[in-house]
Amino acid sequence: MKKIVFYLVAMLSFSNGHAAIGPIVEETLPNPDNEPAPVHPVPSQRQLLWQETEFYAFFHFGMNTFTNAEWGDGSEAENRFAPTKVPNPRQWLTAVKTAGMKGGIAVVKHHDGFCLWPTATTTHSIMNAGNENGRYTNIPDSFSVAARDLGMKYGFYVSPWDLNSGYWGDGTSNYVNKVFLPQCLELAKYGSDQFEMWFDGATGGDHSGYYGGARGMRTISDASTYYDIPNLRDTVHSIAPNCVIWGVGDEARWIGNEAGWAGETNWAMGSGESGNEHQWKWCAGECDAKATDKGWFWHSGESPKTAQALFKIYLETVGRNATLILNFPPDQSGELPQADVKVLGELGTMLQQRLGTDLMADATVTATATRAAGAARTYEVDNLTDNNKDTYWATDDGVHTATINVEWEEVRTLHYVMLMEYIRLGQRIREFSIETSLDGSSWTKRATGSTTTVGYKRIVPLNGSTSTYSGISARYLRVTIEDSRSCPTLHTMAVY
Ligand code: FUL
Repeated sequence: MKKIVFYLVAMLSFSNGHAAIGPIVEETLPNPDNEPAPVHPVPSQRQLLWQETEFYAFFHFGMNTFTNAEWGDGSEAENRFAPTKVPNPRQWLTAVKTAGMKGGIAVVKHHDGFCLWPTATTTHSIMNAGNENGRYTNIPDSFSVAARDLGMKYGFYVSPWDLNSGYWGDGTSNYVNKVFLPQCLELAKYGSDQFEMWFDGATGGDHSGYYGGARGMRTISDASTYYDIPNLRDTVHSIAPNCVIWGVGDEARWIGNEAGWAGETNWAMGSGESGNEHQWKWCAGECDAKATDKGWFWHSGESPKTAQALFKIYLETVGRNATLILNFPPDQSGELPQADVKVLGELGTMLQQRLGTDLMADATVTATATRAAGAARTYEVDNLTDNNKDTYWATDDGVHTATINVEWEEVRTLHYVMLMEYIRLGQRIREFSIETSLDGSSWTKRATGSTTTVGYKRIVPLNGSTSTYSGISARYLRVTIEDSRSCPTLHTMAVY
């Protein structure tokens, strides 16, 4: 039972004119399951679902694919968009699914303003493409249909900055009202089940643009006000309720680099690679990274990174309480090159081999502290391995340190420890340690110095390296929660 004490301020006027504190009312909130109180902030349901997507693809395809550019200036003639085949998002998504990705975001309008769907807002779109394949292109449509067929999540990248539009940055609200918001609305209508809309932060600066023929440089002062973000968020959510508005929308944050890593300490509050424990708003990090060596868009002669390099990125993002959006650019045929498809398959195999078999399954697991059970809930360590993200291990209120012991019947080769907090109740763990032992009496600390936050998911390489794969022989392993903002909660633990 939780007791909440209310101090009522009686607004009685006393002779000196001051209000008095008066009568104290105690209210007892029912808590039959003895659940720990949340530590704020906590994620919304939409943010939780988003974080569970974990690993998904980015597909940069558009006018730049045909002009060998990374940023166009908006003056590109529409007929330069001329794919040699009808673009095939089903092939893109099928390929990334083999790597274990759960979804993808397709760029449907980059900064050059060229739209990959038949929009009513501009003539600068596939409707005026250079060939039939181009005119037949409707990426939001074919991408969302393929994603649903493949059981994957999907969303769109739509650049707020538009170098083609004469309205952008013209000192009026014309761009937002006549172009940008209507475009977002058109896109939202391609599926109420979208999981994320990606709004790039790049705006103006020293990049010269076409701007409807006016040409020159334009800037805006405050993106949030200019793009009417609260209205955008409400409009998209009214159609696609679980669509996280990334970037400008403040529902998920850019991690602060495009190199594919998050901090080992990484809070789902605050900004940048490490977040900040003391910020009041939930805004978990997403890492955007390129899987190829030339750019976000396809360029002749490019090659994908190796599966090992991509695996390292995975460990340093998904393994550090962030999501990973990994870019694979379709080429001028509108398909992913075969070299990319191959490396995606190799990455999938590597992830399966290294993180696919949980050794906790045949271990004995105990804890030095376990929260008292409630009427319909227990907090036993068994909850860590029951494959149910709604059950969790926890300690009693006021108990902020505890050890989880894992013991095998014989010596095993261990590589990684994976932990997941029950973040519905907030991100709580500040520091933990991992030790292994061959005999149960002499212990060696592993991955020292890096074991701070956990969050949604943390994967710790026991050899302390995200670059090399080597095991540790042990019969015993223990994880000690050393410091937590309140009693710790974990819903899953695995050892690979
Ligand atoms: C950046 C853009 O300017 C790049 O072109 C790319 O789209 C990347 C994902 O975001 O801000």
